[in-house]
Amino acid sequence: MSYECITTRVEGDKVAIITLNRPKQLNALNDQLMDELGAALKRFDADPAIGCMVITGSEKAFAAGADITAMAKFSFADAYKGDFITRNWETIRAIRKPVIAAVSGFALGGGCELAMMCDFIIAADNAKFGQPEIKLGIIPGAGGTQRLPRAVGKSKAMDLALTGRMMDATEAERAGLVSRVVALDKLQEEALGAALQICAFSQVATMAAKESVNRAFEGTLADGIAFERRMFHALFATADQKEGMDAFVNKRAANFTHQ
Ligand code: CO8
Repeated sequence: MSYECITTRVEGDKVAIITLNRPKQLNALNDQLMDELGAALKRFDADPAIGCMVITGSEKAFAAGADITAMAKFSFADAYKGDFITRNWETIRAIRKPVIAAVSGFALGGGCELAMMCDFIIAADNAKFGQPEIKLGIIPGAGGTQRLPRAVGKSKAMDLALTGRMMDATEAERAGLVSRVVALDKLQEEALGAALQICAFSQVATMAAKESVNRAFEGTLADGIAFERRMFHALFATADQKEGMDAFVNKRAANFTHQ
């Protein structure tokens, strides 16, 4: 499959790496890029050999936001009738296998929102996050006002959304937006290492863990706890649970078959 705005490759026969590739526009997101990203994610999600996906950008930019040139002349009717953003911009939410964002450089506006749609974010020490839409006379449109406060709390989310300032990697890690910060030249290695680690576990269990953690963001605590308990019980029906616990009891390495 050939793409123009992204590149894809598979590492170790099991990790799909998707690289945003509009370098001249600092990977600004347009419909074509998001359509290609959605298609690639769906393809890898359906591929039984793939256990985890990584979305990354360039050293200078993960993505500097939605393409302002493309949006500049939009009317309300254009945005509404064309279903801008909902169209195919949140496909990533429907992906069931784990997706890691490996972020270096700018992750602004839609770029920050795209990173937040991933399951967790590993950042290079030059990463900068922000929701600068306010400077353009708009507000975030793909979850920035919803996922950011859940990730970093109301005060910092308000600060970022109202002032448009950027937050560096250290601040983002302290605030809980990113899970790890590494040196820029170690970013890809770190993300691949995490992805390979995930692939070594039971795929049924990693998918169930992802679905359960996401419940914490999208429902009430009581619903999330009930969902987690049902998932936890259900995993006792898998061969991987028998294998994982037998391996522990018999002091050997587990060999998961993803069944
Ligand atoms: N859209 C289009 N082009 C862009 C964008 C963008 N978001 N960001 C940068 N570019 C282009 C610049 O126009 C420039 O092009 P050219 O070389 O032809 O002049 C090139 O990329 C390089 O940019 P700069 O020269 O500005 O590079 P600097 O290093 O000086 O600055 C910045 C980098 C700080 C990132 C700066 O480019 C900037 O502020 N960019 C805009 C950031 C922004 O406002 N982002 C929010 C956009 S709105 C949005 O994302 C709404 C989200 C909607 C939902 C999306 C769903 C996923």
